[in-house]
Amino acid sequence: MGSTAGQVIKCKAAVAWEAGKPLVIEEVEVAPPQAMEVRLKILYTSLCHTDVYFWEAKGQTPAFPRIFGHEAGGIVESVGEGVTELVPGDHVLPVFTGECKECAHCKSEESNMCSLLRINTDRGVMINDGKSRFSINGQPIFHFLGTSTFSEYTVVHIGCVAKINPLAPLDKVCVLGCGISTGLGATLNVAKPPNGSTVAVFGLGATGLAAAEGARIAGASRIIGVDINPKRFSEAKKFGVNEFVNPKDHDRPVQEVLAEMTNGGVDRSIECTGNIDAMISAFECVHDGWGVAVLVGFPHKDAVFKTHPINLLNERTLKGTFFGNYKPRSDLPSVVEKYLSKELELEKFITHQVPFSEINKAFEYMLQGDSLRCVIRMDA
Ligand code: CXF
Ligand code: ZN
Repeated sequence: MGSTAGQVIKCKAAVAWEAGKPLVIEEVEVAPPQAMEVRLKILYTSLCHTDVYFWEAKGQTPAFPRIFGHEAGGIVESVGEGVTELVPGDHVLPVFTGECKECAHCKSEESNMCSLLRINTDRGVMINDGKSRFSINGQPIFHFLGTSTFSEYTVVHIGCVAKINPLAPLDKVCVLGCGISTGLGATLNVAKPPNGSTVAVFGLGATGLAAAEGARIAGASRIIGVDINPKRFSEAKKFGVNEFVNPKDHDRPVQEVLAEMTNGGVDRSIECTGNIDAMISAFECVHDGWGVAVLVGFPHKDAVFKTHPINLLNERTLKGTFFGNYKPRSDLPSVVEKYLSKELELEKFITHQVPFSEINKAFEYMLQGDSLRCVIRMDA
């Protein structure tokens, strides 16, 4: 046991006091981990759109003050009661959705939607005792997604922690905690494009580019990027995207354009925008007989998916996925290995890096649409 185990730790955290206002680096107190929890020293974290979305308080009003952040790499500092599979010093990725290994979902080979630890964007406390582990002068500061990685130390349920190869550089693999694994898994685990096939990717942000990276790894020959922003196209080439379609360049539905380009439809499509019309196009652009469309992007609350049922009767398949169907604890270590074996490239996703003291710049880059991932170094 290290000298800090069982003690309250004082450290720096970026606190969101109010929606949409710059984060403030504060000294916070981080309580020791309770049963089935671990306290982590975060070394690197990266910014995802979901942090920005909830920081802006879009769609709902999250509790403030809050510590955002859910993509990160760190080291176990201490463990709570009953924790046997993690020890101080282990290298880990915290994850915004968990794997309890005991519920019906965790026991099923087909699901990663753990009943106990599935993503909860409203909860700002630990499930163990309904309390926060963060405070400033006795005032509780709320958690976000059970991870709150914009802090030098954080407390996470062990079901939301993937233990990884200690040889993996945390400044790179920290980006595997959310969108990039989601896009990659959508292709490799769900769409499963055969070697030599044609894949369309709708939306060329980090998740869509990770879906394209998956198509490249799977050996797809044609990877068609679909985006209404032509600026995305040059960057997408690095991810194996070799053809582009901008729906704005055409006066007919993009699914018709894609069907014409591909002799009847693409073999697989992956939708990473969350726009309902793009979802429908992504489904209707797949070839009859064998085409599979996978929905990844998060839709508007009032969205309704509308298509003629004959599209399904003609043997097209529509699927959806959450976190690329990866079970966080069981499967993320193997994604890290894919990076270590150079099968998966992560460097090209990391467009920006900032020291923790400049974390607000990461928000600016993302809001301006300049960054795929901005990695934040905690000790600087
Ligand atoms: C997303 C996953 C879909 C719901 C919103 C949050 N995950 C993390 O960014
Ligand atoms: Zn995310």
